[in-house]
Amino acid sequence: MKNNKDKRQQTEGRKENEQHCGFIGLIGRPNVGKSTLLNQLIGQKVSITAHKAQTTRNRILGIRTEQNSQIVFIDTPGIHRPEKLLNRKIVAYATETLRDTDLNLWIVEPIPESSLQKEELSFLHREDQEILKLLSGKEKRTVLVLNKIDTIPQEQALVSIEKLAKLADFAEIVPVSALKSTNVEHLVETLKKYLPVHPFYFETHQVTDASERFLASEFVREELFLRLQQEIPYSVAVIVEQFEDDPKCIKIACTICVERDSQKGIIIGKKGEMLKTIGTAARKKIERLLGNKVHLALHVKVLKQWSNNARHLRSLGFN
Ligand SMILES: Nc1nc2c(ncn2[C@@H]2O[C@H](COP(=O)(O)OP(=O)(O)OP(=O)(O)O)[C@@H](O)[C@H]2O)c(=O)[nH]1
Ligand SMILES: [Mg+2]
Repeated sequence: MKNNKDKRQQTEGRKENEQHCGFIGLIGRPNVGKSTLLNQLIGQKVSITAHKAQTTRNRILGIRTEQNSQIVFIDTPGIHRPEKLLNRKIVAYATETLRDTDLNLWIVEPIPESSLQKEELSFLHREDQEILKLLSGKEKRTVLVLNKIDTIPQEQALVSIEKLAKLADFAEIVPVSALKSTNVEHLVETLKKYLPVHPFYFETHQVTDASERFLASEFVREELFLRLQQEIPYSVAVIVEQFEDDPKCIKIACTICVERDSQKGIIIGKKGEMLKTIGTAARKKIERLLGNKVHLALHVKVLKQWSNNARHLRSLGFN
């Protein structure tokens, strides 16, 4: 990824045929809807989403190209206080993203009604207070996005915006509902103003730089996140062992790594029912993605304490 600071130009005086292209990071605490928003922004699912925190573990690129503008969105893991080595790594993916982008979207949820009267910073979630510090000095390159406005009355959204606007001199504040796609197109139009003049980085048809292999493994992980409880989603990693690109039927085999024997039993379930359900749901999503029939084989293996082990993490691609 390139740093475009030197090449950045003001939007005034733009020429008609000039290309405008830039990197825009999506940052925020876990579960605020960053990945849901990324998928809406590019009109395709490239980043997995779930009702649980810490779903995203990598930087995921989503590319939107229209006429003379190309926006490269970077979805990042939710910023939180990391305990395990895995979490330290994924939080670093998010914070490092801030360095290289042309603009950042700070995604926040509506301020709960009970916190609206709180003064100073205390109306903000603790992790949001940390993110505000990280953004210090970058406020003018930050667009604050108030997401999930479908969950609150309009009045609460207005008061939330009023309070958030006092935090810093943000470039813009835009309320949206990523889930219902409310105001998302307005957000895109707003963002275009901030793109530097630069030739496109990607082909016009490209929507992500992620490989089909990676997306397949993520769609399996999404099903694990959606269907399993407590600590298990946080104890799984998915490796693609085989990806045979046969046009009749793409053959994919994945290993699901867990940390303990008991977790293996739960994922497989009684008579293998749970693994079968996960496999069928993931296969359907992968078939939609690839536009092809898919055969998906899943296998579960125990990799003791992988999420706290530097060697295992490296072998799983967390560098
Ligand atoms: N009601 C409502 N729910 C939303 C909206 N946007 C996202 N969600 C839900 O919020 C949950 C979290 O969404 P994600 O997109 O996975 O959130 P994230 O910020 O990427 O989470 P991490 O990857 O864990 O940091 C999911 O259940 C989404 O369906 C929205 O605008 N309205
Ligand atoms: Mg996410």
